[in-house]
Amino acid sequence: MKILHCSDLHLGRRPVGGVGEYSETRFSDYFSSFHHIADYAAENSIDTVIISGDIFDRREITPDILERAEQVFIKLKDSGIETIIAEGNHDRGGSSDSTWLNYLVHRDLVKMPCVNIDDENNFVFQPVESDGVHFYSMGYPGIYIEEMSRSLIEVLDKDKLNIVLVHTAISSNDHFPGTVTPAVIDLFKERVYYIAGGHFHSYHHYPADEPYFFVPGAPEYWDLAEGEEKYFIVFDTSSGLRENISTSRRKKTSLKHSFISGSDSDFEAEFDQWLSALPVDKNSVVTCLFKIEESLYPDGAACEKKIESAGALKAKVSFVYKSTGVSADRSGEQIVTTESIESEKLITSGYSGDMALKIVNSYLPELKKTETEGDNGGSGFDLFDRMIEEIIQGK
Ligand SMILES: [Mn+2]
Repeated sequence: MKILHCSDLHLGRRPVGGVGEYSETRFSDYFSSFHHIADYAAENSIDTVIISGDIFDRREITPDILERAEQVFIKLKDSGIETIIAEGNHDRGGSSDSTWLNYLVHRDLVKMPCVNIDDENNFVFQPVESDGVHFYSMGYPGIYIEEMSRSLIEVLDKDKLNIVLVHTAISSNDHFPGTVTPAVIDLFKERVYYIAGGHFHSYHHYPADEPYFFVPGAPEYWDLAEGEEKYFIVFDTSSGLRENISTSRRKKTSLKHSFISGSDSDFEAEFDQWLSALPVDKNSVVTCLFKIEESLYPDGAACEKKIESAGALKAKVSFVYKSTGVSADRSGEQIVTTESIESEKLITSGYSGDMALKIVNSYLPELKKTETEGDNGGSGFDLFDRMIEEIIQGK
């Protein structure tokens, strides 16, 4: 059986902020990305598409979100492809009542293996069998991941080809809601052919050698601070071959630059010069992190406007002071800072805003140390990125 695994489509998402062209374009991007997956599946004789949660961005969706989503599921069905889905935390929104995923099941567009709790508090799994492959789902297990995994292992028949869908990602830090430790995944060894994970929006797999747990990454950027490792995974249970295919998504350019100007007027000229030398991809999203001197009161909105005038669909500019490594928000305007970018990334991973900020702040002293030790080459940025990656990926 030739299977395509994707996750975290987040259909219906709109960027934070006002409505308008940018909002409409990004709204469409999530559907385009899903269409691309469906087209790939149809053109490459995929038998089954599995989606491990966060199909919709919110539990409550508007009619146009449903209509546009259905168009893709219908396309898959009309191409003779079976679609098997699992529930993510975004689909459910904290309640266990019926969701729009159940509607898709009733419309006969998808199949959804599930897990229920019986009167004696036991987990009862209802798998879906297709062409000799047994698909199980743990949905979004949250804090029950270990308990539920142990129950599932009991019922998995070693001699059968089992695939488990679960909306979780690996983190060695158990403070991350909805994540799983490597030790729990180890329990599934020899019991499963493949575990289709999700929840985090960048790719990872486990273990390093002969992996069987995969998080493909969200096809589109749920948040612009997300990394570039976004795939859908194609694997063949007959040949054992597996391939990661990069998703189709909005072009994004991330730039980091250190400015030397000591006054706002000098900065403006230096910025204009920097921008004029820059190739700006039409319709791309450009995120910038600028290191500046402490004597500046930067106007981020003006910089963003200039980058957008140069052709970008959207620009996001953040400043950080060279001397302290902290955000340069002195104007009272909302400026996206390194910390807030990274904390959004943590929120993406399921953290509450306060907890995310706490974690980010706890790493800031380390970052500041790098700055005060006379680092001018930008490795402070790299250190920050590495720390965040380390927390998120649980390496
Ligand atoms: Mn998600």
